[in-house]
Amino acid sequence: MAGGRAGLADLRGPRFLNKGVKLSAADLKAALKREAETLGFDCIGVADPDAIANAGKYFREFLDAGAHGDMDWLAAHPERRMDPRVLWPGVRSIIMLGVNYGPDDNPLEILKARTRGAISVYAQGDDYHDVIKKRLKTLARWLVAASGEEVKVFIDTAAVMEKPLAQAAGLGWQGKHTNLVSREFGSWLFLGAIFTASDLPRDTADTDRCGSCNACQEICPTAAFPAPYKLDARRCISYLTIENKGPIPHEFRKSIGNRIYGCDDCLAVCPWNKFAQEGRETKLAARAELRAPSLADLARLDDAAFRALFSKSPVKRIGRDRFVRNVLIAIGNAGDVSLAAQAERLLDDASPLVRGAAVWALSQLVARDRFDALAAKAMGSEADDEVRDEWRQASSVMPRHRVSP
Ligand code: B12
Ligand code: SF4
Ligand code: SF4
Repeated sequence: MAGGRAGLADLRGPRFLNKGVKLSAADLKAALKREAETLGFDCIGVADPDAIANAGKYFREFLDAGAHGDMDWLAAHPERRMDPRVLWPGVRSIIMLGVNYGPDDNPLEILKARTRGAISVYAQGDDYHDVIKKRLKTLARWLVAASGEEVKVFIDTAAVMEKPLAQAAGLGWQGKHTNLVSREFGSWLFLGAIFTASDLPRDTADTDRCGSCNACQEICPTAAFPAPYKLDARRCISYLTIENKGPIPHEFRKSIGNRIYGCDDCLAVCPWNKFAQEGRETKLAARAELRAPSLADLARLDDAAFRALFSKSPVKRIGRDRFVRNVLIAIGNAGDVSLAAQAERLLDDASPLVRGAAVWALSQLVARDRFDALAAKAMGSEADDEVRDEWRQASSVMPRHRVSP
C-alpha cells in the first residue's frame, strides 16, 4: 500500500534525530512512549521476556484442573504461552500497552432492569481487537523504522499471557479477580503487546495492592473463583455466554440474571476504580442502543438483523443463535410473563440451541398447565435429543401447581 510506505519513510525521523546518529535505547524508549501516547494508548511499559516464570506454573495448574473448559485454543501449545521466547526466539523486549475503556456509568445498575439485557462494558462499542490492533500496528511500524529491528504485534488472541506481562511491565497488578488492576485506570484496561528484537530498558514490575479486599470474590454470581487469584472459567458468566457453544448448564441459568454477553461484576466492584476515568476513545464508547436493549426486541433478531445491530461489535462473533440463547436465559429470569410470547415463538426456531433455551425460559414464566400443553404439542415433532431433554428436565423440576408470576 503506497500510503503505508510513505508513512514508514516519514517515521524514520526519530532514529536520525541527531543527524544520522542512532538513538540510544533510553531515548528510543522515551520516543516510543511519546508515540504511543499520541496514538491513544493510555499506558506503556517494557518487560523482560523471562519475567513471567511463575505465571507458567499457574497456567499449567489452570489447564490441569480443566478450568479452561472447551477453550481448546487456550490449551494448545502451552509452552508458547508460558514462555514468550518459545513463541518468538528473537524477542528481546516485550512492550505492553493499555487502553482505558472506563465506562461513564455504573455497570451494576443495568442488572436491576430485568427486562433489559446487560452487555458487558467492553462489548458496547466497536470491537477493541480491531481498534487496538490498528494502533499497535502503527506503533510497531514506527518502532521498526526507528530501531531497524524486527517486531511482532499481539492482542488477546495470540498465545501471549498478557496480564502477567503487563504486571511485569509495571502497568498494574493481577488482582484477585485475575485481571490487571491499574492504580490509574482501575480494572478497565484493554491490553496489547509488541514483541521486539530491540533491547529496551525494562520497567519495574508493579506489586499487588489488593490487601485484605475480597469484594470481587464475594460479588461473583456463580462462585467462579475457587480461590483468590484463580478463576474457573467454566463457571464464569463471560465464558458461559461468550465461549460456551452449547446449552448453558442448568446450575448457572438463574445466576446469570440478565447478563446476555459477558459480565463485569468483579471488575465493577473493585475499589481501585475510584481513580478510573472515562475512556477517551469514542469508537470504544457505549452505543446508545447497546446500553440497555429490550429483551423482547433482541429475541426478535434474525440473522440479518443480528449482524446489522452488532456490526463492528465483538458480540457479532458469537452469532445470532448463541446470542438469542443468552437472551432467552435472561427472559426466563425477567419475572415478566409478557415476555413468554417471545419464548413461545422461538419454540419453532430452526436452531436447537434456541429452542432448548426457549423451553427453559417458558418453564420459568408460564403456568404449569400452559407449559404441559406446549410440551405435549412440541414433543410430537421435536427431533433433537437435547431439546427433548430440556422439555423433560423442565417438566420434572417445575412445581406441579405453579401459577404465572
Ligand atoms: C482466556 C481469556 C478469558 C477466559 C478466562 C479468563 C481468565 N481469567 O483466565 C474468559 C472467557 C472467562 C475471560 C473473561 C474475561 N475476560 Co478475558 N481473556 C482471556 C485471554 C485470551 C487469556 C487469559 C489467560 O491466559 N488465561 C489463563 C489463566 C491461567 O491466566 P491468568 O488469568 O493470567 O492466571 C493467572 C492467575 O490465575 C494467577 N494465579 C494463579 N494462582 C495464583 C496463586 C497466587 C497466590 C497468585 C498471587 C496468583 C495466582 O497466575 C496466573 C498466571 O498469571 C486474555 C488475553 C491474553 N492473551 O492474555 C483475555 C483477557 C484476560 N480478558 C480480558 C477481559 C476484559 C475479560 C472480561 C472482563 C470480559 C467480560 N467483561 O466479560 C472477563 C473477565 C473475567 C475474569 N474475572 O477473568 C482482558 C483483561 C484486561 C485486564 N485489564 O486484565 C484480556 C487481557 C484481553 C485484552 N487483551 O485486553 N477471558
Ligand atoms: S466476570 Fe462475572 S462471573 Fe466471571 S468471575 Fe467475574 S463476577 Fe464472576
Ligand atoms: S476487588 Fe479487591 S480483591 Fe478484587 S481485584 Fe479489586 S482490590 Fe483486588
